[in-house]
Amino acid sequence: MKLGIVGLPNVGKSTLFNALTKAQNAQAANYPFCTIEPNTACVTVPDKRVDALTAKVAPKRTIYATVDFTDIAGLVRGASTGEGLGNQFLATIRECAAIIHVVRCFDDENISHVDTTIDPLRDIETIETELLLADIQSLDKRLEKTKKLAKANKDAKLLVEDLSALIEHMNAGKAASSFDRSTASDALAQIWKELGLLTAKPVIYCANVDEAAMAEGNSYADTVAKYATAHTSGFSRICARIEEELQTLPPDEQAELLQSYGVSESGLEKIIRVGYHTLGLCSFFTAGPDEVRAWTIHKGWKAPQAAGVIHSDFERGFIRAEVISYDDYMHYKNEAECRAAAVLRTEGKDYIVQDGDVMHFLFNVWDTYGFWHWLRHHRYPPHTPCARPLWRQVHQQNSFKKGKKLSPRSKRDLPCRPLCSQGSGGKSPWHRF
Ligand SMILES: Nc1nc2c(ncn2[C@@H]2O[C@H](COP(=O)(O)OP(=O)(O)OP(=O)(O)O)[C@@H](O)[C@H]2O)c(=O)[nH]1
Ligand SMILES: [Mg+2]
Repeated sequence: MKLGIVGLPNVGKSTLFNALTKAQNAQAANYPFCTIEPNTACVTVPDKRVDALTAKVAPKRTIYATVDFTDIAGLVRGASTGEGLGNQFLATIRECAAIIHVVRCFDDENISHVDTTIDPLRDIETIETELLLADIQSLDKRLEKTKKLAKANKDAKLLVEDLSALIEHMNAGKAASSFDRSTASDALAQIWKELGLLTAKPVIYCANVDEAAMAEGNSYADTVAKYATAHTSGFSRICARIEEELQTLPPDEQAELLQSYGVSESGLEKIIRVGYHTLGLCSFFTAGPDEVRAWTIHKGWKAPQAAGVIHSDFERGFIRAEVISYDDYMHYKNEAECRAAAVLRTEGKDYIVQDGDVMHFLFNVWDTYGFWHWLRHHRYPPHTPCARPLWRQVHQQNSFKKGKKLSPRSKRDLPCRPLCSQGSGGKSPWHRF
């Protein structure tokens, strides 16, 4: 998951980025346009359930889910026409899954505001207008390109109509996310993701408040919260400055300091929780002696789709999944006890994976793909004692007797060795050479 941080200059984007990524790699200072080049960092998703699973299973390694954060330069009114630093850097945000929109919700005379006064709704509107204009600019470019193709291509002709309708919709001040795509052509659906429209992305409004308002909030943050609810977007209240300070402390002191402000969750935990909720994501786990690992999927995904996140073979050859809910997994001593207590369920292709499921997938790629692959390359079905066609075996044996080296083509048969050995009494046919 990739999240991009946007907002006006000097509202605390880089401070928040540093706090979230536990690094001081983004310069944060009290002047607008402090950030010029985008900063990117990858963060592991803190998950107490993964910690508990690790403590119980004691695996060789633990792998947490990760989130990428990108911090860019501040946007100002007129950025689409080159004001401030322009809007070129928004290209970095196009590949993000969601946008974190930082809104200044603190009074501090020492920290300048580009519009001098503090007004969260005005600030939100400024940024959203700029995002809309940036989208229209990129759509205009795409439309021009598509128009050239439309003379010879029917799909392109349909796409020109769709893009024009979309631009018209956005010129009326509406976000791309509210565009009705049900009547649009397949061509638009195909390029939708590639367009990377900023106003089509889910938004998490992040009210940057001062220390005093961390627990209870303030009137600015309440306005932002209301706006977020009205736009079915995520909302999170954070004090970027305190969060940044927290990172300089050891973990136990961090928790103490947070508690002294009346807060139980760190900024990172909050943003990730809201991010998962806004994007409709959840986690399932795999646990074994080698590895405990958290996997991120969309809520409502079925078992084969979830298996596909681990490896496409798991999805292709999915047979069934063995599932234990996280609570049951922690309650019983081991998997054998879970099985005895009938809390280890065997689920099929239609099972909808639940948040916190501990899963084990059974799959067989041989069934769906391997057989045809085998026939095509070896001309013999799988249970033939020897994997290679007879003529090739004879040819290779003769060559060997004559003292010739194995040709590269013969060596290409190597991948079939494990299967050959099944049919040849545990020994691969190569033992004859
Ligand atoms: N009082 C107070 N100051 C803050 C808070 N968050 C950030 N600041 C200060 O605001 C100033 C600007 O912060 P930055 O993080 O550099 O802001 P930015 O949004 O990245 O700014 P640009 O990179 O210029 O777009 C810094 O001096 C911060 O210390 C806060 O919660 N309270
Ligand atoms: Mg910055």
